[in-house]
Amino acid sequence: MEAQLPTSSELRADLDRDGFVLIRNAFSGETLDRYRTAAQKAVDLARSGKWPYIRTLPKQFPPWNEDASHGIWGVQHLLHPDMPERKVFAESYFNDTMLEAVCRLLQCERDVLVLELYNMLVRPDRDFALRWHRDDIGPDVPAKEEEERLKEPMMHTQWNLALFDDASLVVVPGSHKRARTDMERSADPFEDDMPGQKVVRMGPGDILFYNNNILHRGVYDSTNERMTLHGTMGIAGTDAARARNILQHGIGSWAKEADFSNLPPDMRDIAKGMQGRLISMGGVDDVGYSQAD
Ligand SMILES: O=C(O)CCC(=O)C(=O)O
Repeated sequence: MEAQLPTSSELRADLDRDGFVLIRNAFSGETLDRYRTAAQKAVDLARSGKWPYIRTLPKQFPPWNEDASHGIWGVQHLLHPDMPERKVFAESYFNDTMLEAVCRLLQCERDVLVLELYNMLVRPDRDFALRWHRDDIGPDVPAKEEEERLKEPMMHTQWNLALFDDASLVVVPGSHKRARTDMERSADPFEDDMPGQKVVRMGPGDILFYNNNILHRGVYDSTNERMTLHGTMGIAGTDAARARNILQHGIGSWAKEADFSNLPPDMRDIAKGMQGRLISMGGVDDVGYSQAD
């Protein structure tokens, strides 16, 4: 394993209290260099219009089109069978450090993990910002329902693994446990000074796990390099809303074809198991979208 990880109770306590937990220097040295090289190749491919799965400017939510000519802010589907760098990306997703951290957070064994999303957030070609949002609870959901939804048990986890310095993510700590305040509800969606907001500052190799229903936004500077691997993993036995959140990103159409045969044997077996559990969740594409731009 690359790094000494906090215990399960430490990780869970921070995530529960703040809505996020930062693991410093989880990856370094040669490993980090390898991830960076693969990331750079994938970004070059995407910016030059040769990779169709991209997050295009200025659109926040999926679906995105394939036209990179107005700029991009993300590269989708790093484990897609057509992605030339997929072996390195698979290693950055299925490695021991990541699996161990996820299992400690979700308090589960590896044999119940489900393969979910793996994308990369990148420097936009021009300055760009996301609105304040929760990933899977839209802005019009009434406070009572919002509160109920936020009480649902944790069946997945989401992370950012920064390959360069990254201060793009802004969160309101603690907002994953309560409905939005009146101020948050009525604020400008691009409010630059939300009460209690915190800019999350990450260094290369740091992993940030966060509750994707924390109130958050992204503020992106086109002059700062950004290559941040953005993944999720779940545990088997998930619900329809989760299926929608994953499959809306188009992974359902290629999940069966993802090929992990070139990974080291232990990693390959874990990857295949996780892929199988995703497929049995229903490889449908037509699950709708959580939110619209
Ligand atoms: O850029 C980030 O780290 C956050 C991205 C985000 O909020 C999203 O994809 O919904």
